[in-house]
Amino acid sequence: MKLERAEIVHVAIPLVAPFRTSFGTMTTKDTFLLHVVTDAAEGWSEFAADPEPLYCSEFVAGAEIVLRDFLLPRAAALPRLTTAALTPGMAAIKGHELAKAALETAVLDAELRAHGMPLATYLGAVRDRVPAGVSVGIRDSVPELLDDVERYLAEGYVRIKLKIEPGWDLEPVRAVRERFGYELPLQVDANTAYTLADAEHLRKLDAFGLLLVEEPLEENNLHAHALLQQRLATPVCLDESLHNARDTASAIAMDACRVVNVKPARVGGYLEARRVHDVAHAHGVPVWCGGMLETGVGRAPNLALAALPGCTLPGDTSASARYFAEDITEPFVLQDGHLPVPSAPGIGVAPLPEALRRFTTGRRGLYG
Ligand code: OSB
Ligand code: MG
Repeated sequence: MKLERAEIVHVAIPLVAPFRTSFGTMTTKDTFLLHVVTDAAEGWSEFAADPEPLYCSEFVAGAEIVLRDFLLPRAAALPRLTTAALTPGMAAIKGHELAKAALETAVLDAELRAHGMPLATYLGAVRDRVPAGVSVGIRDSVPELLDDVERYLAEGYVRIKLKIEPGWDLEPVRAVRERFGYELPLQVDANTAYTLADAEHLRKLDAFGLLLVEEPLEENNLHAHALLQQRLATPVCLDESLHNARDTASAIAMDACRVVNVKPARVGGYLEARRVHDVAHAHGVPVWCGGMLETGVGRAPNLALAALPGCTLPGDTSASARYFAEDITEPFVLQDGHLPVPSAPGIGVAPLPEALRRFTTGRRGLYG
């Protein structure tokens, strides 16, 4: 293929309810879609991070510059643009995995469309629907949290993840266990909010039979996570600290994690996400697909990844309605606690022009 044009479409879509984590509160999904036009087909992707670098170091305005000045010129210079050629083509640019993932995914969408192949087929998916978990934000009170959990369970979600932080951990977990029982698949996510000095406190989580505790300590501190794991029965799962398959191999070898959250954006795209999955699966380490409150454009390819054989735990791949009153694609609807894996070529969806128009806050051509 040859890159002819690339544009970004900034969108702002209100969330149905504020989403609070240990690093901040979100009320709107505010990001951009990347649209590439090649001589063979067009492709779409969604940049996964936010306007502020609170979850990770990347952010919307920065990614736009990185794409415009460093990544798109390299993609345009390739004699034959393919997804496989893109990775070495961008390798000289350090970091910026989320920006790279946006470009790779849009090119992959175009390439697969040109071949008439769904992403799930390309990745090697073994399921046509995947069980859906839901990530439940921090609330002002335990009764409000219990109402949220009750509503999600009534909708059919098969696994609950509670966001935690110092001061909001043992009490909400205990309350959810007391109300909904010990059979409920339950896990927690701290988004780096603790330090190793909190190990004795975190050990009290062991009493609640959790599936895992996600990224309890600071980003990239594999050693501290390994020391913590020695003191916990609850499996440690890493999110922020895993940037590629090599990190994942190191973390597993060090026993810094016994479960892997794979987010394609965080590891630079679906090809590396597949390798992260393969490394973990080869070690018998369970994998699940994380989320970044994506619109349907980002959700669709995540569902393909979640259908891989090593993704043996429910992911944060929730239905469109968990996030938005109206999505910018056909909505993903929960059915019997599952979401369908898209079966159309490429990522399997595209923005609905009318909805996209209404949520667009700006458009910019970055190439061509
Ligand atoms: O840590 O998994 C996380 C949302 C935004 C940024 C980071 C995280 C999350 C979630 C929600 O937990 C996942 C989702 O429902 O998309
Ligand atoms: Mg997380």
